[in-house]
Amino acid sequence: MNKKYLLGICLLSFGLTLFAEDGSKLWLRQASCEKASVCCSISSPTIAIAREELASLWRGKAVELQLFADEAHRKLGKEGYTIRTSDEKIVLGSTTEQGLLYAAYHLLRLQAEGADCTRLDIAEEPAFDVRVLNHWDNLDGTIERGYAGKSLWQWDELSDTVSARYQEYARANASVGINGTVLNNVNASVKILSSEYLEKVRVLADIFRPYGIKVYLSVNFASPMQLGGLSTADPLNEEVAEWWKKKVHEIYSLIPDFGGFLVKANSEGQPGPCDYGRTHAEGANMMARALKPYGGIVMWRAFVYSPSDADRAKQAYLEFKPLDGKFLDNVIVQVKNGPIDFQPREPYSPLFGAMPHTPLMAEFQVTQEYLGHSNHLAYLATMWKEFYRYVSPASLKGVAGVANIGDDTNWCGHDFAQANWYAYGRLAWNPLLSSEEIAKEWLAQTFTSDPKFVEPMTQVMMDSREAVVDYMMPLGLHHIFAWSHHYGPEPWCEVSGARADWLPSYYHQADKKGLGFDRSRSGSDAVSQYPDSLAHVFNSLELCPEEFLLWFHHVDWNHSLKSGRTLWDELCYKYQQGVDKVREFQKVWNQMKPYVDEERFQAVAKRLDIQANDAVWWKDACLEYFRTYSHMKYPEGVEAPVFKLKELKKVKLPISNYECPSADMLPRKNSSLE
Ligand code: BDP
Repeated sequence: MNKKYLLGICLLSFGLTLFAEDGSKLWLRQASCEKASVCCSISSPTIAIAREELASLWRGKAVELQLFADEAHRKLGKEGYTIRTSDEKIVLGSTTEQGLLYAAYHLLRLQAEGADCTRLDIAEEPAFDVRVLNHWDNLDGTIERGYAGKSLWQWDELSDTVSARYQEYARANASVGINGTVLNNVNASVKILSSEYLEKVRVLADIFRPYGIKVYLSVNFASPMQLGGLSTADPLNEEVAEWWKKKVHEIYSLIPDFGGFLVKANSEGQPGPCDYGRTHAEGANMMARALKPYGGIVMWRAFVYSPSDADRAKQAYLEFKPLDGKFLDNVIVQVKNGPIDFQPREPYSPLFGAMPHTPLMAEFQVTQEYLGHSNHLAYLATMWKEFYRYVSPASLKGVAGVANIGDDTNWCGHDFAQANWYAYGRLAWNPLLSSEEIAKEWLAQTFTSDPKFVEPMTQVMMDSREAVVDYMMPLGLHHIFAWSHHYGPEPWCEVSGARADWLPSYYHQADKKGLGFDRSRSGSDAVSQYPDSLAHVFNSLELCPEEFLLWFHHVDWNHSLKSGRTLWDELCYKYQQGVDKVREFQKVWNQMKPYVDEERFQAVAKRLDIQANDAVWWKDACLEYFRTYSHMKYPEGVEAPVFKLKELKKVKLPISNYECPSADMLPRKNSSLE
């Protein structure tokens, strides 16, 4: 063992974090030299994990793990648990072994945060039964919208070679309460259902099982044709239904606790029941019937839109609301948080609340497709909490998060992107937690619990998503991203032959008069898809929250906002504010040097530098472009543009849908773009 490594272990065990780290341990960095006393009369793979975690990491009094069958524990459900301290020991209780494992991770989290563990009386249960991560991983190792390297799943090596990371992945998920994983991209290859791949999937399921993580697969609706050789995939065709039944039987013979299917159908070119004149309900129910005998579920996505006359923001509602009550009870309709597509800010999707007779789950995007990929620091808990201001958790059956995990050493590309994986899990368990407490927990475990670090960095995290909104798309602007890769600004983007609703001008509607998409009653009337009280607010130019102003209204450049400024001036101030905030984050981070290991300090500093430059790029691109319509001047306090619009229009990043651009590809100050 080399000296540096030894020193690191010693410092870590004293709770110091000055030793360079690579982020691979995520928030699970505790080390202990003592063996804690852990007592449990049960033995099973799950209990063995709980015991081992506690025995090697817990530094307090003796811990006992007990299965209980009393009413109080039964009320907490299959995954709930209690943690209670008496004079001589701490008792972890649950009706299941899985609950005990969650309790063990809870206790260790308290210790890592430096909490007082002397008098614990905790009872916990998850808010949702289904708490899954959706991996948009392709079988060739690429990850659609993945910015942290290649897929974790080494399909070519499986089943013979098993990476140590599979278990680390399961452990990290279990530590925050995630209980399911969809292994492959929603744009699914039929190959995943081949016997060869199912055997590989079995190996992963076996590793994840003791951690309480069920495996699910994204399936291609046309599998009976492409894989099974049938001439149709019509869900009402008996042979098709039979094919799915047999396939499902094969899956369960390998993976008895298989979770079920995730389906993207009739969306962005994927096949689906509508190809045969059938409804989404008919398609989903056919699969649900096959899964039902085994306890499996179908997660059927409502992300549908087609090049029709209807406002894209209205389409999922128009198609799915009439199907309310028509789905079998083991189908959950999976709805993206907003009506369009994971934008930096969207109002909630009006489908929530509109299908009272259908189980629904919310789909969030943890990976930052629209928030600066893994270059920008954007803590997303605040965004997800915003959703819960409008949507009651009690109305949901589950949540899905599009994962931001790849095979990068630190799993997520940006060290702070780990916080989004963590926060997604914590909010999936308990959506009532505040973004702030989650940020604090994560910072304390991932870096240091020193308040001189935790306090200022909590503030940075809390402000970070709003900063991104400000420098990318303030006041309700949306989807003015560069074509396809969605990294930088391209509000002017035109691609010959492209669908109108894939182009920014469809969304921003800039003209001489003003800016924004008129979704009021006199416009596309998307407001009417919301409950009356809210429709009334969104419909009114005066009452509409300004953060959604240009989402719901086409507003005159001279219209006066709450601040007393005109729309144009306010827009300029917002972009400037976004730029200023990122510069502030840089300053705060620079003061954190004494508390952070050199490796992660530099890595974060480098990315903040990119973010600060990108913020200026966004500001200049959007304001200079919109100025060609407003013909107005920059108000005082807003910096003159650094970049020239003519030059910015030439920027084409050489990246695909699964890459994060490197610094040298991006417009920088002092470059020829000025
Ligand atoms: C969009 C992504 C695309 C996904 C699609 C989806 O750009 O890559 O396939 O969502 O959710 O955000 O199906």
